[in-house]
Amino acid sequence: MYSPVRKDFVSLTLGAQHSHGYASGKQQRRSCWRKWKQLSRLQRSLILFLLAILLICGIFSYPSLLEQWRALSDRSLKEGSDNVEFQGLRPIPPGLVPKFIPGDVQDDPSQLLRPNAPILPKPPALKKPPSKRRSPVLQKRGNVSEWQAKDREEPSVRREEEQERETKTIISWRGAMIEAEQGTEPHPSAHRKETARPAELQGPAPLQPVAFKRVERVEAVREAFRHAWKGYRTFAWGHDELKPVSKTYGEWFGLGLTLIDALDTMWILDLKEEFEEAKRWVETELSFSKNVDVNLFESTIRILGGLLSTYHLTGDTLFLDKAKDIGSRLMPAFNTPSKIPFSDVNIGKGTAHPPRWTADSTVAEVTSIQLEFRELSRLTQDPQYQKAVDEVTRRVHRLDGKHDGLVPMFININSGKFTHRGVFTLGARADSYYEYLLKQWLQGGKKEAALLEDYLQAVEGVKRNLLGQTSPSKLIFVGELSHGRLNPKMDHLVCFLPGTLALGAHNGLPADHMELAVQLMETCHQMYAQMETGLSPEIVLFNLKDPAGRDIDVKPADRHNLLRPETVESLFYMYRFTQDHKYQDWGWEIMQSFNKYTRVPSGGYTSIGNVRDPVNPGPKDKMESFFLGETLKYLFLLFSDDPELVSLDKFVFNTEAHPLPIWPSTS
Ligand code: DMJ
Repeated sequence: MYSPVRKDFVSLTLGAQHSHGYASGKQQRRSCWRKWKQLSRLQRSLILFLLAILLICGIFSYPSLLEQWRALSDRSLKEGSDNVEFQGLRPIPPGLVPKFIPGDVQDDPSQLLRPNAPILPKPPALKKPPSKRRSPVLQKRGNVSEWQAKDREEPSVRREEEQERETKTIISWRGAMIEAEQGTEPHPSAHRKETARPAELQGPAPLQPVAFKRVERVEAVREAFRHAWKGYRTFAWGHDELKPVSKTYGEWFGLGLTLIDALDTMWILDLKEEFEEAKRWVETELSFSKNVDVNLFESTIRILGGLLSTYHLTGDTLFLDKAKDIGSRLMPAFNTPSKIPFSDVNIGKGTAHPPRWTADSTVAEVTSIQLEFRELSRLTQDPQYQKAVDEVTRRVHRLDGKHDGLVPMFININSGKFTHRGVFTLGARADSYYEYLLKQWLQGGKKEAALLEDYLQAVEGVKRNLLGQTSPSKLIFVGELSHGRLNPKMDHLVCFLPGTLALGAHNGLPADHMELAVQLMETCHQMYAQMETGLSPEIVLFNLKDPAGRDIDVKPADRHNLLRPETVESLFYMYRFTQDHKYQDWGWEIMQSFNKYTRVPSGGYTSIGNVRDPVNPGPKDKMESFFLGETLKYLFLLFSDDPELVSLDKFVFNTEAHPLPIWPSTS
């Protein structure tokens, strides 16, 4: 007997001559099989083992390879616009707006000095890009079909009057006369009158198509709120934020941030049961006597602002008492050499400090707490709060380092001076500085001239230095000025600006503010409409170069959407002042996209990681408190069509959408 020959190597022979025809192929397969059988068990196991390893590697590396291939093709698509910043390109055709890079011989310097320089011409109407939206994968184990079913298709037919409306837009501002207006002190409970609600919401009267649409939309917002609240109530009750995918919560300050931020929204949406339950929590559970560091700005706009506005809407002193408590606990922040406040306060210990890595505070943060502290002083008749924040305003008003009314992003709490000079943005770290100049002026009855002066100068500064226009569709945008060069980059945060400009124009500021508002509103709308999910990314880059390309590009790192409110906020103002229904329709499209791509079946809505990927938008498992405090509130007010529901002639909204009263002239 011969023992079988053992071979401790693998030999494969591929004969080219056998590679043709069915018969030879069959023979080859047989001989391969014979050879395989001749191999030792060790050899066979080794080969199978190697094949298994290869298979596993293939499976694991496939998604990242796919991602790299996508990134490569994306990169080649956007090559042009990425280089824009470095090539000193002229973003706007000559003669349309003042140039923004000093020293350019093509610039017309007379334009730079002219106040109220003309706004850019209205861009041509954009065609809606073909929808590439598909059903998303939001949760690893999510029930996709549930929210597919909830997705409502946008109305397929647009009314004919829409075009007509475009041409005869009613703009209700009152020219360039700036007058101190008589403020009104509304009775706190007056805003809850049922008569203030649209008639069709009160009874079963037959509905006209427009009214039907309105009811459908406001009810959709209520439903969305309830769904979000269900998630918060079930998985995060009393905590700061809901993590809807993992069905748990996240803590920031440990003060029930979402609950407080949402109080006045529930009141405005007429969600009585939800409101009463939340109120009970405030009454019995909310305590600010806690050894915890809070951010001065965030806790002022969300907690102090939320409590003050809820007090005004309900007349319930519980909320005023809580507002006083948190307001006084935040005061140690102002104990700095410069009177520019620290960024952080320990509300239990009464100590304050800057962030660990710097002695700088953010300019937007120290200049966007004024509406709330001023109101607290008025209500309590205790001047300390207003004194502290007015001092900040006074100092910033006098500071060197501004550029045509535009402010840098940081300010030092020791020297009280701007730092990191040379970069100017209307986005993160500076945004609400501009918003609060106008809104404080309105809050105080249009009497504080320095605020108005700073605001008007800043708007001129925006027009002179920051405006650009895209090459394909001539969209107007607000870029960033970085050491004399315009960077065609815009944060979604900047989309507060159309609303603020419109509010100013409504209150007698120059008419061209409204023209700019209309143009920027279109751009913010396109930041949603041009994305595959219909949702805007956090930051966009505008295409100044390639007329055949897309207007808007997004870097992979900026593709997330945090459920932010700024665009729907501006849509609300634009609709209130123009009555142009296209703004409601744009808001409705956004609402539907939120439902389609961010709604989590078990309750809540989530931030997503990629607005360019409708199949896998990448849920980030976080519902920010401002989704309930701002986004849904503005959507509701946009659709409600009732100018008396939180009238803009009686209230100013703080930067977290909490309405505070415009002071009566006797204040
Ligand atoms: C909110 O907290 C406020 O609107 C703030 O002014 C900016 N950031 C968020 C919303 O995006």
